[in-house]
Amino acid sequence: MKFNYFKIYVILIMASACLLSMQSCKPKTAQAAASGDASKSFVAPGKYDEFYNIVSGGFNGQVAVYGIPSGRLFRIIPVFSQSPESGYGFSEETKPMLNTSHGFVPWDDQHHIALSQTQGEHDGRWAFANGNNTPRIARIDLTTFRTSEILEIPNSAGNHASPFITENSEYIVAATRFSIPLDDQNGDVPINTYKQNFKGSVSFISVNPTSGEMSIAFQIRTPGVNFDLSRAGKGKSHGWFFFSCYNSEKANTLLEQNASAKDKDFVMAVNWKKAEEYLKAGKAKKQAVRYAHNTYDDNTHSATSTILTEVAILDPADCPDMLYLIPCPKSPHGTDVDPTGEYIVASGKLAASIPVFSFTKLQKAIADKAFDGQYDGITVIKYEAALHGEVAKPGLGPLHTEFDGKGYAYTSMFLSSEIVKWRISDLQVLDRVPTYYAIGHLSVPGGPTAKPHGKYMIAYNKMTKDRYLPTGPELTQSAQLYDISGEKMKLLLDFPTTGEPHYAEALPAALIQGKQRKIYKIEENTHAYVSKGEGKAKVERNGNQVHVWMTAIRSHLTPDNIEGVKVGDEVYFHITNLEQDWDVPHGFAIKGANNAEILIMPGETQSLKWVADRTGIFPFYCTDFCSALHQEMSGYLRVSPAGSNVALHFSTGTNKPAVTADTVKTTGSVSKN
Ligand code: K7E
Ligand code: CUA
Repeated sequence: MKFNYFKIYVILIMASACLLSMQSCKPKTAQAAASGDASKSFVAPGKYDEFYNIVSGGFNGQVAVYGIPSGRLFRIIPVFSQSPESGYGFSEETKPMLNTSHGFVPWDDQHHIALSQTQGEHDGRWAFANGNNTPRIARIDLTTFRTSEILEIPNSAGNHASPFITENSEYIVAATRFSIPLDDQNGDVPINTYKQNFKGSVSFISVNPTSGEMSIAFQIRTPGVNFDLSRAGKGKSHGWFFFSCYNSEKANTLLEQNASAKDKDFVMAVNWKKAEEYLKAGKAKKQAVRYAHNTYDDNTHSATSTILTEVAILDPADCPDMLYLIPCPKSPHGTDVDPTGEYIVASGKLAASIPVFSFTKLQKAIADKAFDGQYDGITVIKYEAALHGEVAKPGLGPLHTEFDGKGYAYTSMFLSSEIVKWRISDLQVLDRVPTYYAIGHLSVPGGPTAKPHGKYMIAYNKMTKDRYLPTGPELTQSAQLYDISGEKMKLLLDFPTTGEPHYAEALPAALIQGKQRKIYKIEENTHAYVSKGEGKAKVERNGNQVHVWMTAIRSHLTPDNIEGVKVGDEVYFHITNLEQDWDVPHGFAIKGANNAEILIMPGETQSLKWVADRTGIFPFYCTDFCSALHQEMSGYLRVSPAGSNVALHFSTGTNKPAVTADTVKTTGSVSKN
């Protein structure tokens, strides 16, 4: 999120001063509000939270899971970044998840979450998340809280308006923040040929209703603007999608001034039902591209990365009435659709009011041809013709709006650090509460659905200043919980977050709590290097590769003595966790591993690559405290000089015969338990 301080200079200077010296800007009631109401966010020890809050991790590339109302952190789900907790992106099985057309990308930036929906309501199946920098969308399975799939988006750069979902999860969309020359064009052009050579694109990604698997159904080529955010229509506006865009000036330098030259940018309305018809009618052109599609299989416990090479593109020039532009003041950021699907709220970051558009009026404007010319061949609707009205004097720097399903909207104000509650029908501002400080997104449980759950609202803040104990140059990011059940919003709780939270969604715990996967069945494990029992454990050499089929069960590793590895060997530890009980992972670490450690769930097999770089004895051990004898869950690997004749040998519970002249033949023994 970047802000332009150019246009409403004086106001913004004042607001910036506020940000720098928050104390002086605190509303008079801040102390009272900040005292919180512990009883309302208190979840007694042993009791469960009412909601799961699935929160973007921003620059850490992960997704975090908190309980609401307690604000307790349950899990960090690795998505677009390697994880030092589980070995995601480090283990041989999960490395392909982070593969892209640019090769392996170990860290990305993650902004938005979309939960799957059925008939406009959360169905608790999947959470989708965007990779912002190297454009991708991930699907998280809410029975395992793991990333199941990652799809790269071609013709895109800065996948910001993504992912947003339709009311039956038909599509999730991804619109490019940066327009660029299309992937199959020669992109080696002068940057100042932006206006001729740079194009935008919006991708419609279909979601398989049973498996959840994603595939790019089609892309729409658009004018070379910057897309910011999006929402699907719902109810009466189902079949439409709305995207905010800025830089209609098509500036390619100093955007803070040059992309704010015009009074109005646009909300782009896409009639995707129409787009589907054009696709069926063969209007799409095939374009040669390269993008990765990565999937994780819960039986092989392995990911596969496939490079796809074609995408279908619809050009608005061939597809009349598919796209319309609605003028919108001052670089709109959020464009949010209310639960009925009638109202589209566009938040111009630099605008003095919040325009609210009416879907019914938009349809009438199209029927009446209430147009205001064209932009790059796309029809522009007359602003007033689509306007329901403007929320006057809402505050400074409106960004995002959520809804409670009772006719009220809540808009975050970055510059004036507050949330404003207003009524959709008459656009009256009814209440405002301070946030500490510089709020970005906000979330009402179920807020983007047709039936919000209301009750709570969570603010995700960019700065915390004086709210927490300081931690050096960087202070924690944080969220704040508000009670919105009454007329007045009430601050209940502050809680720190990991990374930088952007968007988040919350859903009732009851939707997913009972559907949790507890173990992976060992008999269903089809990993290429599984050991289904300690008797199957072994060590084999293949050239300079040594494969170790290892098992883990409380409280030993099999084998736990390995000899015959030579300097320069690549050793692959394939560890199968034989446990079949809930919440008994085992870990694995070996001295000198310059990859990572791994964590293996019950019934799962995971592999760690380790290179023998010197002679000696290398202890290995379980890293997850799994039983009273966890500290005993360990072993030794001997490395001999390259070319030595120490035979490959492995054992557990039996000592190798006391011989000095090692045989060259592979030997092994495993104790019977
Ligand atoms: Cu407003 Cu990237 Cu959704 Cu952050 S964006 S705040
Ligand atoms: Cu297994 Cu500790």
